Amino acid sequence: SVRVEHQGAVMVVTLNRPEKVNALTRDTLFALREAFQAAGEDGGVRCVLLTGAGRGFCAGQDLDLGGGDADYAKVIRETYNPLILTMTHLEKPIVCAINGVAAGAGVSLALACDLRIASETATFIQAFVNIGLIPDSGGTWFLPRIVGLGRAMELAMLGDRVDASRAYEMGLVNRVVPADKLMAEAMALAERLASMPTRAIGLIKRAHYEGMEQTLAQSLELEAVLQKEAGQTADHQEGVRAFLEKRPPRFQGR
Ligand code: LHQ
Repeated sequence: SVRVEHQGAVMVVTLNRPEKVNALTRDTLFALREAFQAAGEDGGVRCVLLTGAGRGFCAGQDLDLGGGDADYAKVIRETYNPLILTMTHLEKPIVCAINGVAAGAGVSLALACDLRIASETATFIQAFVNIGLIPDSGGTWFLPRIVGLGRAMELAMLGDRVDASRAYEMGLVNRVVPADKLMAEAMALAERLASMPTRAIGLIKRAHYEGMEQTLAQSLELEAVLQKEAGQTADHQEGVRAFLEKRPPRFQGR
C-alpha cells in the first residue's frame, strides 16, 4: 500500500491504493512510519518526497475498517500519532506533492510535511466534521499555525472543499503547478533540498517545531544551542569557504 523508491538522495514515498483514493489502513500507516524511520537512519537520504498514486492524494482514514465499535483513541495512539511525530522529528526535509484530493487525515499528512506543492487539480477537505468527527492526526495543531485560527476554524467546522488556488492564497500550500508538471516540479524541489546543508535543514526544522511550543526566551536559547551544532558541520565550513572564494558551495550533508 506504500511504495518507496530512491532517486539519488531523495526518498520518494507513494501512497499506493489508488482504487480507494489512497485511504489509510492500519498497514499503510505502519508502512508509512517505517519509511520515515528508514529515511532518518539512512545517511544517503537527504530529502523525502511524499505523494499519492492515481487521481487523488489521500482520502484519510479508510472508513470501511475504522467504523463499528473500534476504539478510535487506541487507533489514533497506535497508528497516526507515532507517524506524525516521526515525520516532524525527522531531521530532514519532507516535501508533499499533493496530486489530487486530500481529505481528513489525508490533509493532516500533508500538513505534517515541511513544504507543500500542489497540482492545480488538488483539493482539500477537512472532512472530519462531515462524518461527525474532529480533525485528528495533528489537524487541530498544524492548521491554525499554518493558515491562522480564523481560517482553520472555518475549514474544520464547515468541512467544505477548498481548491488549489484558495489553498495557495491562505498559505495552506507553498506552490501550485499544472497537473502534468507536478512530479517534475516536486522532484526538482526535493533534489534542490537534498543538495543543501542537510544538518542545518534538520536543525531549522527542530527550531521551528519546538519554537511553536515555547516562549521567545526559550527559542533564543534553543537557537544558540542549535547554532553551535550547525556551526560545527562540514557544510558550514564549506559554505563560508565557497562564499569567500566566490564559487558555488558543494554541500555533503554533514
Ligand atoms: C474510501 C474512502 C475512505 C474508504 C474514498 N474510506 N473508502 C477517523 C476515524 C478513526 C480514527 C482515525 O482517524 C480518522 C480520521 C479521518 O481521516 S476521518 C475522515 C475520513 N475521510 C473522509 O471522510 C473522506 C471520505 N471520502 C470522500 O469524501 C470522497 O471519497 C473523496 C472526496 C475523498 C473523493 O471523492 P471522489 O473523487 O468522488 O471519489 P469516490 O468517493 O468515488 O471514491 C472512490 C472509491 O474510494 C470509492 O469506492 P468504490 O468501491 O465505490 O469505488 C470510495 O468509497 C472509496 N473511498 N474515500 N476514506
